[in-house]
Amino acid sequence: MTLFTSSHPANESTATGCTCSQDGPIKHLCVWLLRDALCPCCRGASRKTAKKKKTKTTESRASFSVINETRGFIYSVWTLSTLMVKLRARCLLVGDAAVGKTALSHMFHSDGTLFQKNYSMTTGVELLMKCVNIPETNNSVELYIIDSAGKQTLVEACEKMWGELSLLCLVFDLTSEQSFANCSHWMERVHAHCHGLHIPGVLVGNKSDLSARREVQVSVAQEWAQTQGLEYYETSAKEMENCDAPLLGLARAFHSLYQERRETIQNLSPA
Ligand SMILES: Nc1nc2c(ncn2[C@@H]2O[C@H](COP(=O)(O)OP(=O)(O)O)[C@@H](O)[C@H]2O)c(=O)[nH]1
Ligand SMILES: [Mg+2]
Repeated sequence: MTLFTSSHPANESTATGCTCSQDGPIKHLCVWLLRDALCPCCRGASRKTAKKKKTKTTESRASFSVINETRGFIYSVWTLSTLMVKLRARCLLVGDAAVGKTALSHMFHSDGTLFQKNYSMTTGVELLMKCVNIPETNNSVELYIIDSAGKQTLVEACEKMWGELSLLCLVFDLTSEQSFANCSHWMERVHAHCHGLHIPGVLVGNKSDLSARREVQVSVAQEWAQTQGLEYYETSAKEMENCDAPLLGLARAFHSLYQERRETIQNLSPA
């Protein structure tokens, strides 16, 4: 686990060893979308390809400009000769303090083996990464989960580290009416951060194991989620119930979005 600093994605790419410019099977159609910049290695790949195949370059440029309009959704795309696609998405995890955001992200990340009983308040932003394979495809989504502090006094400082978001996971505590009511404030903040751009998201009611203390009914939460365009899930990080479902659902939604964009690009490409 590392503390997230808002590094340029090109640097991230270099640090994680983006192989698109190397000789070998992994080549071509590598598109970097953030801050209007292609990463240095991808640009290199495009130039190399440009000398050899003019039509492919045109396609690559078209891809860039179209996906660029939707930046914030798709971080990087690289296509392998085996038609495997790896996507990278930044998923923001927000909600009031102590609703169980960190517990959920750790359970997801550790495949259900790490539940922290003692509360240790997140005071900044924690970054966790997990690769999710998309069923019935060769594709996968690398989810970068940005677990952000829920305490109001810390939110402003944390927001600077959110960066450009692809996905949203908004969490409340089923035993706290207040944490549910505050979800609308969280939505406003996220909308403002994304400049009104819609990103796929889920609403998660956590601590379903504490059924005797439930203050928010399923129907109420579901209805509100619908008005916000969010999928609704209930989880118990403590009892390992449904913990993976929200983030897996988001990875799939992100992949579907990629496929839609890809079709748009293919329709634009010269025959
Ligand atoms: N009963 C119960 N407690 C939980 C659950 N998830 C988290 N907690 C507890 O709630 C407290 C706050 O959890 P944490 O993940 O740190 O909340 P965060 O501030 O939203 O990140 C901790 O004491 C956790 O052990 C859950 O599903 N059920
Ligand atoms: Mg936390």
